[in-house]
Amino acid sequence: MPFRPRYTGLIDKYRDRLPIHDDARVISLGEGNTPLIRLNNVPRDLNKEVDIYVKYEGLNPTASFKDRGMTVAVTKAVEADSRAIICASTGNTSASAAAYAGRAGITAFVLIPEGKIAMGKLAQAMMHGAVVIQIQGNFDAGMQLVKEVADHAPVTIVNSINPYRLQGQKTAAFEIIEELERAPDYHCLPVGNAGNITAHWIGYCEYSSASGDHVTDACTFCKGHCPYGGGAIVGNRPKMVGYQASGAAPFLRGHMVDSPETVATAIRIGHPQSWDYAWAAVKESGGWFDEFSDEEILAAQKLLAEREGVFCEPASATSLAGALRDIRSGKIPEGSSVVCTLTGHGLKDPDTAIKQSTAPVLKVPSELDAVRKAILDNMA
Ligand code: AN7
Repeated sequence: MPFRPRYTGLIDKYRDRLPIHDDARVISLGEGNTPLIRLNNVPRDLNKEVDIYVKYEGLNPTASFKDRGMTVAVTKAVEADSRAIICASTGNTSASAAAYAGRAGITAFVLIPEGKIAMGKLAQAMMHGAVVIQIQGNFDAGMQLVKEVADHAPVTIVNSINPYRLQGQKTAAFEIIEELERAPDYHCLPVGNAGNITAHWIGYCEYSSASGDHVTDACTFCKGHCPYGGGAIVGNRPKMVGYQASGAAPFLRGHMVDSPETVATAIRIGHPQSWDYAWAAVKESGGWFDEFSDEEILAAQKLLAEREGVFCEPASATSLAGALRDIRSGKIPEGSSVVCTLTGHGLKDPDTAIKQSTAPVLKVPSELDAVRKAILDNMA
């Protein structure tokens, strides 16, 4: 069998479609190339003829989709001789920024809401050597502070208002198209700061545009002239569907929300930075937004873990909760193909997982009889 080249990350793979110079020092941890898993049991349980795939972004190097954007943002920061990066974060951006800064040999400053980020994410930021700044405020307050302080200190912002982040994140759409040999009919995502739904729409649009002309307002990052050339032509683009937690659902309210609350701390965001872009993605694609209670989100997380063997964090499960509701109601019709992005790994937030689990943990004496009885009593 011929050797295939080693996979060395998404910048090397998609260099012709990314704003990276040939001689750039690429800061990569081998991100991207994540599995697209076709669900078996969940559609059967639904009794609906639909193809549901989950794009398991939790298998990126720091266990979330943020690495796609961070490899590009940090590569560009290093190219610009920046010695420090900064972000506000609900957790995953801080973990990713910390890791890529460590790899690059620069400093990461991360602003996180005190007491409101999952333990795994805090552990990552600390282990990778970031300067962790806990604020007595939420993500939105942190984001505001980051924007202000960047005018007064030599730091590069690596939140998704940095356009290189979205350039990296658009590659998830490329991978999906290459694997399915077309775009799905529906692409479902959890929405917080709204960068990822925007980035996916950019990716799908680039792939469907033969000339490289930008076909939507969502592509205005490149101001109408795509320097990377168009992608192969695919015949379709998906409807983009954004799902939010009810306590943090500005896109459903139609305005910013000041005190967002949800168990899905990753998307505890009330003032999304990519507001206009996300609206453009949803409207141009013919998609929609919807919202889910914390209970519904956690139920979807558990269903996916139990029935399909895929463990994602609560925020990520919002995409599946949404797809299931919309498939059941017929809003997503039978015969459709649906991709749900699972943005982060379940191990990010073990506390929430253990708290909500109803799985029996049996305590028995360390004896053969007791263990055998436990098995026989619990056979399905
Ligand atoms: C698991 O880490 O905003 O709509 O600061 O971690 O692109 O913001 C995280 C966002 C979904 C929402 N799922 O994506 C941060 C941060 C997970 C996330 C989102 C986030 P966007």
